[in-house]
Amino acid sequence: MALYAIGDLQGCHDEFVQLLDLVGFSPANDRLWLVGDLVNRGPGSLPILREVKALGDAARVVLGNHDLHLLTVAAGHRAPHRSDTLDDVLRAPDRADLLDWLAARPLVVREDGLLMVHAGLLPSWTAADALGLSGEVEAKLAGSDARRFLGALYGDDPSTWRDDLEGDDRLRAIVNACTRLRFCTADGRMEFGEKRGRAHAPEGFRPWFAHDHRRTASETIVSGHWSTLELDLAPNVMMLDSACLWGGTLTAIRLPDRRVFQVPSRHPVVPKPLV
Ligand SMILES: [Mn+2]
Repeated sequence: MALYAIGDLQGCHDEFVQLLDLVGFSPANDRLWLVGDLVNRGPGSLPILREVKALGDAARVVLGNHDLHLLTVAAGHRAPHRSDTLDDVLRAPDRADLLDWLAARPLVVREDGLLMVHAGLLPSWTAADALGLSGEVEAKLAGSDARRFLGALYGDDPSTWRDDLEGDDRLRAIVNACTRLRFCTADGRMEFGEKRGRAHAPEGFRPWFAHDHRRTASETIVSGHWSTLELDLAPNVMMLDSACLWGGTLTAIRLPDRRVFQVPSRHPVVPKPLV
């Protein structure tokens, strides 16, 4: 049995199928972790949702910002962006089943000494904190207030995490950290404007995983979201978004031996700023 963690799919269904074939993935014997952003921008969001849902317990998935965008558009709170490719999901006969399944995914998963989150974790959070905070959002998305909550989800404020945040502000800050974070300060101020790589840290900010005294420093973390880092494999933090959507590659890492498998993107390369 092996565990394969795969980076952001973003609708790259053909590459996903090829990658599972390359590693010889067996739903009966292996497990799959997906770091979120299953959908949007690429052409194959609908088959990805159907196939991953059908994997049942063989697949663990955390929510990414594009997954939450889909739920928010479906709930009628936001209009689709011009670059969205969510129409086939929104028109699918099994739309309700797929969206209900997606909305029941957590923000953080921890199993066998491994922690998975789409974007990042704040330096003051322990793994237990992160799981508890994820649980608060899961409970909200599973409850009768979920539809209203999706409408209150968007916004960059509060930009600084505090343990005594309450209500929508608290849940929005948790969601922003787990699904959108790249740079933050040691005391939990988040920055969402800069999307380029490490060298472009705004003054006073560092990549979330680069802070001294980060309380999850002893955990092995699997993440995605930050495509301009390319494949970044630090000893304890594996950033798996190798920019398949932008003409890079789709990456799987096999655990525990950390062998990397990649398939080339079928999208044209999009020039990026130097990182
Ligand atoms: Mn993302």
